[in-house]
Amino acid sequence: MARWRRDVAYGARVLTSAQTIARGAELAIVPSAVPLATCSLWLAAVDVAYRRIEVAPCSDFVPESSSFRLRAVDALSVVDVWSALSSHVRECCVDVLGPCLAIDADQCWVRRQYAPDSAPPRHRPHTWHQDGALGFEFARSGDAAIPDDALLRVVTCWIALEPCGVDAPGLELVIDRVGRMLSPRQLADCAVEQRWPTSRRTQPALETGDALVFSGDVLHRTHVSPAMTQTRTSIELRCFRADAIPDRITRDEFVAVPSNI
Ligand SMILES: O=C(O)CCC(=O)C(=O)O
Repeated sequence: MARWRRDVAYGARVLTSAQTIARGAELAIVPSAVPLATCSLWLAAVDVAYRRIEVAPCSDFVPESSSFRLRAVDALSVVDVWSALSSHVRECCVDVLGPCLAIDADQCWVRRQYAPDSAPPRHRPHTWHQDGALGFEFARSGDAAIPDDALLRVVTCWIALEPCGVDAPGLELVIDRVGRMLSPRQLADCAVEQRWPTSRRTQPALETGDALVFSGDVLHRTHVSPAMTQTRTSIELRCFRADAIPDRITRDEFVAVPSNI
């Protein structure tokens, strides 16, 4: 299994223990993308929101993934999170999408993933998926081939608010370019494991404030193992081209953000 630590540089060829990967801005680990002090303020605000939601669940909360939309956190907006990101993260987004960016506020999430022994009863880790499949109605498309243009042009900025990937759940990502949207059958664990063996996947070990930035085609899931003992909290933003919002998600709330803060 390829393991990235903090030696991975944005925009460069990505060096792992096993290989060198060239995916540039489409799949990057950005160390120290958010200052530690900012992460601890965000984590405190997120903890307050989790406590509130336990008492009074709201429509922004999804118990199956212990996640809620960023808008459920008081005094922490999409623009606040975007503005705190290092220029490397913003450059990755611009490299993939161009300078005119909008963030989908309906798809900005706070997520909490647990060690297997401490997960709440309804909680499940995320299985293999591509963020570019957002809003695609797999059930309606049945056995029909997935159209070539079904994959959305989106970049996810996934920010670790706590160390993860070793003692706490992180993400596992396929490092090869996939380029198109996969069907539910192709996303099954056994299908992914057969097509992308462990040498083509990575489980990065991240420190607080590190970010993963990746395009909509990147196949990923929660990485959780029986040996883990800690909980992880993360925040994610989803960026699109402001001048080309895909039809599937036009009803979402978008926030235009400057690319050159
Ligand atoms: O945070 C996680 O464990 C998974 C989140 C994820 O894959 C996603 O939101 O697309």
